[in-house]
Order: sequence, then structure tokens, then C-alpha cells
Amino acid sequence: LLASSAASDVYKRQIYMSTFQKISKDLKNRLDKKRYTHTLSVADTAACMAMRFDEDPYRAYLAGLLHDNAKCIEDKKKLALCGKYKLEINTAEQKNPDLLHAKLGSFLAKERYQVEDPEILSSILYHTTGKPAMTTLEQIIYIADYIEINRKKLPGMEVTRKLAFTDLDACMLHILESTLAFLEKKGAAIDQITMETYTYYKERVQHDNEAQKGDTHDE
Ligand code: DGI
Ligand code: FE
Ligand code: FE
Repeated sequence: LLASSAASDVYKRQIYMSTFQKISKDLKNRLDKKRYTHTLSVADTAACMAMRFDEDPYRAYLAGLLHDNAKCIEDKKKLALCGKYKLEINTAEQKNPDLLHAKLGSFLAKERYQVEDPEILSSILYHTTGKPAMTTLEQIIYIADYIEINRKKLPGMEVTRKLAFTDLDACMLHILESTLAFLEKKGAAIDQITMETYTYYKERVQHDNEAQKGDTHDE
């Protein structure tokens, strides 16, 4: 039994590694240099976070690798492809078609890269806006995208990076606060789901803090 589980472990790693190689090669042609570097770094960061939070690092790496696969498609073409593949375009996406790289990326992960794992596909789908009640893997991809080392050092980044390895919900809230402040300052159209995600994590973190306070009073 031990031998066969060790063998399937080797087998699993080999399959993942050859998949990563094939996908990386394809992405190198589809992404510009900066985006490709960012992509590899998100994959590495996501794998490390997965190790910390008891998720499968191979699945996290794969989701990280594919999260921005549609990013370097021209905005006009993004709109056209969404039409072609019958992917719905909301008001915020209409105003800012770059948002569509998440939806289109998730679609292409399945159709072009043959990824069937629904949680990997949803991690790609929600990596830009987030969504309420995300799974651990979805949170990992959302956060790894923001904290990877090639990212410009945004305000509060040290705190965000520490939270990424200690408290995923608090980390989500920290990123959402800073993203919303940035978008409001820019006057950008805010996707409804981004707002819902913010409200969800604000309430959740508040609730957890209050529960913790309750615990210390009981002692
Ligand atoms: O693709 P990346 O640059 O690696 O990162 P991303 O997919 O998280 O996209 C980042 C941008 O998306 C960032 O400038 C913030 C923006 N964004 C997040 N939520 C919304 C949004 N932009 C608009 N207009 N509306 C949103 O709700
Ligand atoms: Fe992205
Ligand atoms: Fe990204």
C-alpha cells in the first residue's frame, strides 16, 4: 500500500510538472514579458500559501499559472470573444473590458488548457473582483495575485503580505479596502460583486473579532 501510494505520488507530480511545462510554454507566447513574470510569481506564491493553509500546492500552482491567461488579449477582442463564446458582459465590464480577462481566462482554462477542476476555474473567474464566501483556494489566488514580489509596493503591503500567511479573511478585507479606495479615487466603474465581496469580508472579520473578544471576557 505504501509503495503504491508513493508511486501514485510520483505519478501525480510527473503529470503536474509536464502540464506546467506545456502551459508555461504556451503562456510565454500569449503574454507579454511583464505579465509572464507576474504569472510565474503568482503560481509560486499561491503554492506556498497552499502549503500553509492545507491546500494542494499543485492545484494552487496551476490556478496561479492560468489566472491571467487572457490578460494580454486586446480589449476589443476580449469583448468580441465574450460575444462569440456567449459569456455575459455586465455594465462594469462594458465600461472596463479589462475586467473580462477573468471570465475569459476561466473559460479558456477549460477550453484551451483542458482544466476540469471547478475550483481552479472559479479561482480564475473570481481573481479580480473576489466574491462573498470564497473557498480557501479562491482566496489564495486572489491574494497571491496582489502580494507576489514583482508587484509595485502598494500602501500597507507589509501588513497584507503578513496577513496572507496568518489570516486569509483579514487579508481579503485589507486588499479590498485598498482596491476600493484606489478605484473610487480613479472614478472607475466598480463591479457590484466587488462591493458585495467587501461587505461580506468586513462583516465576517468584525464578527470574528467580536467572537474573540467574547472569548477573552469569558476567561
Ligand atoms: O490582472 P492583474 O493586474 O494581475 O490583477 P487583477 O486581475 O486583480 O486586476 C487588477 C485591477 O482590477 C486593479 O486595478 C483593480 C481592478 N479592479 C478590481 N475590482 C474592480 C476593478 N476595476 C473595476 N473597474 N471595477 C472593479 O470592481
Ligand atoms: Fe488578473
Ligand atoms: Fe494577475
